[in-house]
Amino acid sequence: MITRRGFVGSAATLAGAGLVSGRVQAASIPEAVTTQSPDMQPPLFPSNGQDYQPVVTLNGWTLPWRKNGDWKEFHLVAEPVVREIAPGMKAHLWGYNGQSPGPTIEAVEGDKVRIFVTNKLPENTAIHWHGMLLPSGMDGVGGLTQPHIEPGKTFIYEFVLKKSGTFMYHPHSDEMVQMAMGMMGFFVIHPRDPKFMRVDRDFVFLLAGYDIDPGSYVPKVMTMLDFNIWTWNSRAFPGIDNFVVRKGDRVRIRFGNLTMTNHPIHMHGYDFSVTCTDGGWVPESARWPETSIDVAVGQMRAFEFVADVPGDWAIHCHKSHHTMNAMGHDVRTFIGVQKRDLVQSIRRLASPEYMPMGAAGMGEMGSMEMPLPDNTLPMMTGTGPFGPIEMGGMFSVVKVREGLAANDYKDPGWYKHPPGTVAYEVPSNAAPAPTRAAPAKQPGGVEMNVRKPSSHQGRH
Ligand SMILES: [Cu+2]
Repeated sequence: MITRRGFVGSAATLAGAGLVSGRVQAASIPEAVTTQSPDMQPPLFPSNGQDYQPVVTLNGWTLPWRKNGDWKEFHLVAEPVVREIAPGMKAHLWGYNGQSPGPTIEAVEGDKVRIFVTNKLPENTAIHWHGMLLPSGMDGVGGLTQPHIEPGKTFIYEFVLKKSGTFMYHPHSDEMVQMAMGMMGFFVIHPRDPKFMRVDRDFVFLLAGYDIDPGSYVPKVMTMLDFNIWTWNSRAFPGIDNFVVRKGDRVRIRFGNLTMTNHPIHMHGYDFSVTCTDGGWVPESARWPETSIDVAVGQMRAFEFVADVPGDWAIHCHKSHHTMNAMGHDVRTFIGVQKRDLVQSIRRLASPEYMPMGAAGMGEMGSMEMPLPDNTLPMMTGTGPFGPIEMGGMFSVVKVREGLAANDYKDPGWYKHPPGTVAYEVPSNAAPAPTRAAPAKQPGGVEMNVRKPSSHQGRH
């Protein structure tokens, strides 16, 4: 639930405020709107006569603003938050206005924005407006372009939104720790011309990785790559919202990468074009079709497609380790191992409950009931209409349906496939026994030829 004391809709105008000079006006700090919920809030339509299709933030919300003279005023509060990563796991993070990521900020090209930032963290912070064209002193790099914002203090950023597009905000003050703790938010600037790049549905999310030991709550902030929780908007599958889309809609999906590795985001069922980056809109002549788009560290990408084929279409990071939860990287590979004797020995010597895993692959973990520490997500989970989905992390579903109402984002359930359009099993008595071609004779039965470095090449 969003608390919005002091706000009326998204454009509460302060009477007579237009007469006041900038600095005096700014002395009145708007109430900070906060939420504790990880549920997707409906899009926030502008109530001041501006015309744009607002975005929806996966498992998130858009920050309401007030009009003060010709300025739009927003209030961000940097603070410790509790974020449900998925049902069954909560993380103690840092964020903005009650959640991580912070609320999405939406405004229009040409707007004058005044953003109040209050620091309720135990250390300094500052906010950088990633990708925006603004005066150097508003760029938010603590120590370089402004003093750090000390705990308990409020700073003001004021600038004019020079161009529309896809942006984000994040700290530039103890940046490594604060981003590892979940501090980030999306910033969308809609075009002044309501017809330019208009879409029917526009989704936004930020990629973040966390390293949270099973059974604990606080991310380990020194981890660089071996994260065990891979998230979109600080949510992991099956906690990530579906992308609910009406058949025929023009759809845009925007994302930014604040992890420390790249993510090839892949969507099934369609090809799409990248139409926007954090540098701006991509001219039509420079677009090409893709089904995966890699988003490097610190980059943002937005792609578009027309949703003309109904179905349940997977969308996920194509690094398969990033569609797992709570994964340890030092687990041994057992595929092909005959473990019966080994298991009996281990049970006799060490643990009567020892359970071997992975001799036939790891898929069995998708349906296994295993004891887990409190506050820990299974490595792979989620159940679809045909069984366990065996996924985690950066995975969701684009649900394209006929006949939805405009701006209806409710989960429509699983897709009902037309008869005869689902992959099916051949009766076993109809399948011929597999034949195997005779292997080519290897001299001496050797299967591999390994060339070793000769002695004069030196040692490594
Ligand atoms: Cu990834």
